[in-house]
Amino acid sequence: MGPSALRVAGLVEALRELGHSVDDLGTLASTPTPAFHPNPRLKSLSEIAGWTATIAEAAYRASDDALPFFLGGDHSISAGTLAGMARRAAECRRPLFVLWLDAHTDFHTLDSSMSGNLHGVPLAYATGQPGFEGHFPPLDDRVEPTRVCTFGVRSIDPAERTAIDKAGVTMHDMRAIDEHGIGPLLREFLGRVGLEDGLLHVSLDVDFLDPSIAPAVGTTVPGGATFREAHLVMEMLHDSGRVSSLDLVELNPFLDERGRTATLMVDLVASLMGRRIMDRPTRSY
Ligand code: HAR
Ligand code: MN
Ligand code: MN
Ligand code: MN
Repeated sequence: MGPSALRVAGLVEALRELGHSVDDLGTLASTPTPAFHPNPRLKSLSEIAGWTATIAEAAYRASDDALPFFLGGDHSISAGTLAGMARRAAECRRPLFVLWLDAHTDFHTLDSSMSGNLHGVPLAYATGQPGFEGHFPPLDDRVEPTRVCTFGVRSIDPAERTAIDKAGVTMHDMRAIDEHGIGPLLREFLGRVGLEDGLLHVSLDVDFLDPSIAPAVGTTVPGGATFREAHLVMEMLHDSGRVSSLDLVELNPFLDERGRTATLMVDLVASLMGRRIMDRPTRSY
């Protein structure tokens, strides 16, 4: 239902209004890849393994001559989008950077996941952490973990904390954002992307946002990004000209209030794609 809600909230229209040409490729279809794993908690492993292969191929193809948006569904889709974008970047001989906007790090392996929810593993898979071999599709190219930066973390399991430090992922948790400001932290990361002439994949999980402005997600955590913090991120990303692909994930319209989360997500995409404060006329209700 997430993609439908984003469409109904006017995603395509907002982009066209900004002068972009948009091709809605519709919904992918996938078949499960039979997979077995000794961790009995893992949910829908065969289905997610199948989707990862399907989405990786679709992401690779769609990024040939366009800036693809991937609408979820939950964050498990990013196992595929990151794998496909890593292959694309390797082919272009450009380093791929990843900006992960999320309350969580999604850095569990299949062995360490306690909940068994596979939306908790995509970043570990795509950066080549051990234990996915033989269960998830083999990676053509992995994302270099030191080129990944997460913003907004405020919920992390012990196994993820150990693994993410060891891998060298940069983590700006909410404490760091409160203390230093989201703008300076993002400017520093974008500087690194620019120095290496990188491509940049942005993965936006609804729960990055504070639940008071974005209730439509199953895993809300208090203390998230504010309305202006989120828009500033998008505005700075637009100015950088670096973004090459985008995930919009974890939107659950059943949990929304009169479409406000879907509408906010669309407005954030509009900021990313060039809508400025100066372009916003007064609206009356
Ligand atoms: N770490 C928790 C788990 O593995 C939370 C999973 C992630 N939740 C999300 N993704 N919504 O960001 O179960
Ligand atoms: Mn989820
Ligand atoms: Mn997530
Ligand atoms: Mn999350």
